[in-house]
Amino acid sequence: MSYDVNAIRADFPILDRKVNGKPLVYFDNAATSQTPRCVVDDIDDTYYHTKANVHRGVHTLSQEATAAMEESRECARRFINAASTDEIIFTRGTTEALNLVASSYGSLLSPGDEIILTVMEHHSNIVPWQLLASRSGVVIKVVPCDDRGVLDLDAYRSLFTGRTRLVSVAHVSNVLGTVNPVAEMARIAHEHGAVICVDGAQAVSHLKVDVRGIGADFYAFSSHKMYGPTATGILYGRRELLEAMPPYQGGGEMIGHVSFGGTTWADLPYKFEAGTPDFVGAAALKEAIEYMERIGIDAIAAHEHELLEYATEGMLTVPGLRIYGTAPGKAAVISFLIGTAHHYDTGILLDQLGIAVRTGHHCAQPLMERFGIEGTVRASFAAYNTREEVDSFIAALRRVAAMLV
Ligand code: C6P
Repeated sequence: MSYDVNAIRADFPILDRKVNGKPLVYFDNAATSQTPRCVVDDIDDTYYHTKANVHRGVHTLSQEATAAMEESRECARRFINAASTDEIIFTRGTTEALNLVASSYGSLLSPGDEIILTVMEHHSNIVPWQLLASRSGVVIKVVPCDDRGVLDLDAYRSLFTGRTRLVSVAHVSNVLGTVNPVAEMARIAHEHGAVICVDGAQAVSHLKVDVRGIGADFYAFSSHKMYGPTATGILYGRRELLEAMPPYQGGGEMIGHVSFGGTTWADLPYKFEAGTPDFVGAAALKEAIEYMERIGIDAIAAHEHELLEYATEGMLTVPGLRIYGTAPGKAAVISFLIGTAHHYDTGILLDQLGIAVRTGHHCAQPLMERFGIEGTVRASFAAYNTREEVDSFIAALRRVAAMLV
């Protein structure tokens, strides 16, 4: 069956709106993707008909809400090929998932233990480790990348010592689009007795993820970047690691028994889910996953790849435009600058023309430093974007170049 982008667009009412009198061209999908009607309907339906707290009530509404959240957990398990739903923890998103690992797994590390990050990490995969380092004296080492945005795997290998305990790396760079060789990095980490945590925030909506195939010990992602609701995400963790880890937060639902003499913890995954979760969002994640699966992750990836190639070719004809991130096989993210134009000014002018892109450091300041820049303009594509939108974008870039360069 051919890819019917117009049918997909019809699922996203927001794509019909105008911005500054122009049809919206939404190219800020790496920041957050839009949400199809089926996901919004699911959220509405919960609020209208089945809202009740989960895991706490014998009454029918609570049972239904609990079942919906647990079905979504099973759907997420299947989606990333985890072995058990005990290994699927609902979080507020990637940031909270990574903080959970840094705080809880990190508490098992000793002063002088080493962790390896890469220069292209999002701040969410840097700062939690820096907080850990300042608390516990672990040492952070950083894998460099080349001018295309490809990680230096020889340097990576050379960073391991007898003290290396953990590697944490983005599956896909939110700035460069580089798809990192996480399976190979996992193999190397395991050879050295270290575990690997993968930040999948930019990967799950663009490629098929198989946590066991990768050999990931932890894998984190956010629902809002994959057509799902906000404030919901997943941390996958290998059971034996999660079992050995202390709780991240304390509160309701994460306990076995509480007494002032000593408290015990709930079984997995609830040990890591303190307090009332966003059960409405958690349940709606299933709708988002099933929506992507109905289109087909491979079909989405192929469509986005075609847009990426088409856009890259067109952009390189715009006077003064330079692209940051040229790794082979990259995902559909294009960071760029035009001549000496400030990224912010370019973003404002594009917005005047109805085109939404992100500007700035993209929460990746060490990477900006690596390339000697303060920020970029970033266009990122999703399942519903079209070649016609790319044409409007290139035409707009020409106008920007004529005005600013
Ligand atoms: N990147 C972007 O515009 P949260 O905010 O928790 O959903 O995701 C954090 C995060 C972690 N890792 C990577 C690789 C990411 O890209 C992001 C979010 C957005 O690039 C917002 S800064």
